[in-house]
Amino acid sequence: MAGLSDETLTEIFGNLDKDNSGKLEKSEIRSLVEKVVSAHGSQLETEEQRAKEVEFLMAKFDISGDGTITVQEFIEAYRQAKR
Ligand SMILES: [Ca+2]
Repeated sequence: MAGLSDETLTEIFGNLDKDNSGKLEKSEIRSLVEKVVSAHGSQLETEEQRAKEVEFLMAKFDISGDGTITVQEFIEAYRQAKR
């Protein structure tokens, strides 16, 4: 499976960055989770499961641990997930 290019990942990042701050905040990850849930059915049925998923994604992408995700972190986490 071919990986996504940096350009494509940057574009995806831009779509997720609703307020164009250049970073993804927890609330933006939260809306990503909501979007995935409504697109793929209700695997994360409870509020608790959704909150956990948000924490999981934040931990995965927020490499520097500052509570936000930069485009560099986003691309890096994607590359690591592909390995
Ligand atoms: Ca943002």
